[in-house]
Amino acid sequence: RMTMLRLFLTAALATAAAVPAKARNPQFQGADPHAMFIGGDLWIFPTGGPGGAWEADRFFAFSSRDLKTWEKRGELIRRDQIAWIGDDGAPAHFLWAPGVATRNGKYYLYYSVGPQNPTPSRIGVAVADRPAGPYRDSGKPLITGGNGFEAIDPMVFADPRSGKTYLYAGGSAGATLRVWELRPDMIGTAREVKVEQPPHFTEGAFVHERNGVYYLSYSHGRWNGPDYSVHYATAASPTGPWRYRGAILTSDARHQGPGHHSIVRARNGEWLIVYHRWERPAGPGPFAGERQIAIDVLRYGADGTILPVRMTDG
Ligand code: FUB
Repeated sequence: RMTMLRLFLTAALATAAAVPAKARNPQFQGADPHAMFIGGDLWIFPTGGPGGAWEADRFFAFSSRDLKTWEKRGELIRRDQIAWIGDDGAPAHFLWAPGVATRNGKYYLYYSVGPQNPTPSRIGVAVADRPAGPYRDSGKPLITGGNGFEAIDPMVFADPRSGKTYLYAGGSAGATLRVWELRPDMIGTAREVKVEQPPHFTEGAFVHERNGVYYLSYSHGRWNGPDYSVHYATAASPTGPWRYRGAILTSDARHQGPGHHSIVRARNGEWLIVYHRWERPAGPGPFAGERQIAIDVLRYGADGTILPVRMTDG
């Protein structure tokens, strides 16, 4: 019996050790991180990444067990593997802000395809058997922007209560959030769900559920402006109506412009917020360098509100 108990405790400790109390920030260069736990490792699907750039033409993922060392995964998909990408006549196209979902053992990668202006941006989706891909594009755009709506920043949330899957998208200058219910095949929409615009919404929507409360969090402000920050609203359903609840992440003395984020629950029950930010240059000055990905613990008050996050380093 003692041996069984020792085995159990060893396994429990090994599981807990997969998520340290504190990550080493900043983690790596990149932006718009979509994070997901897969088999005890944290996977991040970002725009760019180490050596990556704003005008990315492909995606990679990064996985880690200790939130300190990262393994580069992929490549997931390249621009030249998306056949429809050039049919809008725009001179150049970029890929950014991916969102990932799983269903029936498959992985679905949703991505923004631009330029954003003046040609409307679009959202595509590709399917893989493994998180690192290779992903196969579905063959056509899933969502097309226009009329002031920028089809960017896709995020897919599977509602554990209804079994329905929703796609949230939109933002930037249009600052418009739109929501669709996806078909069970995950590569087409069943219908659009009309939602009210959450206060201070700019872009980068993310949805998670905790204790029956749906949390919609999002970036506010201009992506490289001093007020760029993460805010949230709550609802009793994944599509609102929203109750605005305030800011989660705002600039501080050492970091500017925290934005585009994900919220994930680790095996030990701890919640993490994975986001990008700029490291503030010494003294007053404009945004400098590249966006960096950081991870911090997210805490809730007894009433279910999200407590403001203190950004950490080192
Ligand atoms: O990375 C490009 C854009 O910047 C994203 O679409 C926005 O969410 C912002 O992070």
